[in-house]
Amino acid sequence: MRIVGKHETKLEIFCLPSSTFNLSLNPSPYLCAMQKIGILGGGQLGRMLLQAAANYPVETFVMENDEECPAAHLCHHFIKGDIKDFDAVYNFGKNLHAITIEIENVNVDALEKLEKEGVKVYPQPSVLKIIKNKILQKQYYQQYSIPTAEFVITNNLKELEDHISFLPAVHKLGEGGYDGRGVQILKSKEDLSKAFNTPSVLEKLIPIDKEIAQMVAINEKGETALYPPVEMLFDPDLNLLDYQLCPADLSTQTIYKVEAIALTVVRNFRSPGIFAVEMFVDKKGDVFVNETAPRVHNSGHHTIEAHYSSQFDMLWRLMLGYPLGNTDAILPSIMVNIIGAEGCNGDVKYEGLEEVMKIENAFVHIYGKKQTRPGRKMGHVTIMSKEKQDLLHKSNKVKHTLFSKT
Ligand code: AIR
Repeated sequence: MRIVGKHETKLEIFCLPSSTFNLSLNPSPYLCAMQKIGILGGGQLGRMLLQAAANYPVETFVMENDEECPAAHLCHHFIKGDIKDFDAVYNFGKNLHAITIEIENVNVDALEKLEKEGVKVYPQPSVLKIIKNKILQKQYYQQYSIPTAEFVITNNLKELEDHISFLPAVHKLGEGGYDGRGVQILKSKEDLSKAFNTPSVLEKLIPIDKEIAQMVAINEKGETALYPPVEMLFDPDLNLLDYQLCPADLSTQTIYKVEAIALTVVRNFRSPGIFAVEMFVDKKGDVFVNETAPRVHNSGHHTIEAHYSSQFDMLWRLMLGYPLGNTDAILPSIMVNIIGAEGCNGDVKYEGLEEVMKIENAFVHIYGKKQTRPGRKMGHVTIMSKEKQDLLHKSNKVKHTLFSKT
């Protein structure tokens, strides 16, 4: 191996010159392994993805507008830039081997150009185009006969008024919403003031028994790996995840349905990547797709400690061309989001952290966001235990002990 001089890049440390082993021009990726991979977005998902990257021969790049974002200090190269801007995304990606996203709201045209020029994009831009627009996403489910709640499209408030008989329903902004933003429940005509005046989906309210999520990884060869489905409980006021249980309490028959539907969703995208398929189970045991995220997701955070290969580890395996990981649970788990407290806006202080760290098998993740805001995801805690009662008891304790305040 060569001694690396100051003028040489890190890349050369691991990328042995092909003449050393008399390799062809296209050496095995396992020998010339230091790939350059970029992440668009620098929030908590990017941060946890980078934590997992530390195990592998990969040089990481992050682009995000905020230099103080959670992922900024964990990557090899941070580039300040607007992930929604064509030139910024194109220039960021053009010298990379591969690029992924940790939020959907990115410039897809630039990703398409990069893909044409040979940069691998996870998920492919064609998938992002469908998923980042809730209208196209619903039409995709229709196209592949994937069960989903009945819906109509409303381009403005005037059109919405023609569908009063469709209420109660959920109004979802076509583009740009996340973490409960861009979603309004419209029970009756009186709620129309909350509705969106831009292209949106109006979706029938389903009598939900359970809300679940199924994570699926799919590689270039089309091989898939499924994590056990998780069950989600929401804070009805904030429309944000309250806590999440793994495995979901479902009959074997329902699990089969959930897996089959999730695989139909993912396979028809014809793109490698990791996907979180969010679904509703109604009182009769029928399963409906709510929406899909084509990336690492909140519903997979527990996999960091509670599963052999985490969702973050899995995405690196996929992108680096390694075998898929083991999705089995080590132990059942529950995950509690730490959400910015109501009425608190400003520099964050955590209350109850030490108390929570005394709980056996509770794993704390603080995302490093400088500012707390009501409803903002500031961290999460995963608890592992053989007993469901123990999980529920401990998660309740976390919820009533740990706060993100000012
Ligand atoms: N995210 C992306 N889509 C949904 C969510 N929750 C994550 C990403 C993104 C971060 O939330 O990691 O970067 C943004 O969080 P915030 O609190 O800055 O809005």
